[in-house]
Amino acid sequence: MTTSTHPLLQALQRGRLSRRDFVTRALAAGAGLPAIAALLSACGGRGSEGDAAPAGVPAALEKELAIYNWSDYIGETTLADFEREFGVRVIYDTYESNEDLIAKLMAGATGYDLVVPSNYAVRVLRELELLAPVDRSFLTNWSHLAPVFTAQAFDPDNRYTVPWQWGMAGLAVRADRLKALPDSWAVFHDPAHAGKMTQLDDMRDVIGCWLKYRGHSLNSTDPGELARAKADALQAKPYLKSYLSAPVKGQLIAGDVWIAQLWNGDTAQARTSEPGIEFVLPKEGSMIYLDSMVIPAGAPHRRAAHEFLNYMLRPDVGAGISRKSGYGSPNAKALALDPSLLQPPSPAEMRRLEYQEDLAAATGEWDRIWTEIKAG
Ligand code: SPD
Repeated sequence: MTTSTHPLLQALQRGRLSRRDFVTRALAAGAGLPAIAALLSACGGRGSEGDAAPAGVPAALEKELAIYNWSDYIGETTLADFEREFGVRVIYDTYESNEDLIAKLMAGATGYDLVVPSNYAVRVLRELELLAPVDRSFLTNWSHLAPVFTAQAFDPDNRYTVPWQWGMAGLAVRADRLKALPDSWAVFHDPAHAGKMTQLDDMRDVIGCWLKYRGHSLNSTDPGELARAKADALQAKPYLKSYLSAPVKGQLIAGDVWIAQLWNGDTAQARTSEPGIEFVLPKEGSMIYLDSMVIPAGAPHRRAAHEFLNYMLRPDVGAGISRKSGYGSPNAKALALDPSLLQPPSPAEMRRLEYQEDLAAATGEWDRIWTEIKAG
């Protein structure tokens, strides 16, 4: 399915097929996720008139709530407290990358009531018509959010998203085992640490860090810049133990890994078990993200989903999530409640950080490069 003459694409362009049905049928026809995303992007955005109208939230609170979230990203008692107070049983599954989440929802997973994509992934899921709008009338705690974390470019009216946590990628290092702290992504090119290093199992973070290393945007779609990033990734690969995301924490703590590309909150979690672990923001810059809770289209328990969204916006609940995860709270009242929580990045740090954007038509090219890096 590569040309606009394909019947499915024509049906989509003529409005006889919704974008969601298009995805379902294209997947059934054997098309891959990157190809579908590129085709949808080439067909243009939906425009505001194409957004799904807010459907009524049921009056009755359901007895179950199914959440699909990143691993190690919840407070100690967040779920148990919610279950006790609202009499709702929470089913909680975890994933390790935005691509895992997108693929699962694209493949038709319909059982989830809340999922937690990052900035660019919200745009992808909106584009695929896989999200249901949030009814703000249920969110009486909305005003606790710091304005800097609302009305983001990926959802300017917060029609679909409620901010969850923010974080950044960098280096988690065993400072107690190294002669000097590394300050550059170039550390992954250093044979001295061969077998003691890992990078995230995440296409956007790995290719993105090598783009930053060469002074480019981590959202680059320039073929020359991407080719250079691929070469840098392949140069590092022989020295890596593996590509591993949040689960690398155990290996850092055990001392099997000394330098890992990792997110700051997961690094802070590992540090609670091993104080020799430190987080470094490389001098060339890195990625900052805001993850948001969204309701998938077709979520079976939408009233319970709204109750949970309003519950997690309580300052004490938000503080509990950040205290355990080590990530930043978008909730201004939570930060005021517990000043020990991670504070927003300083202006100097912010100048070195960049948000990930939807790659749109270039998604397929990035995916191809990532496949070649992993196979290389
Ligand atoms: N363990 C929680 C990790 C959350 C990371 N979310 C965003 C990653 C962006 N690539």
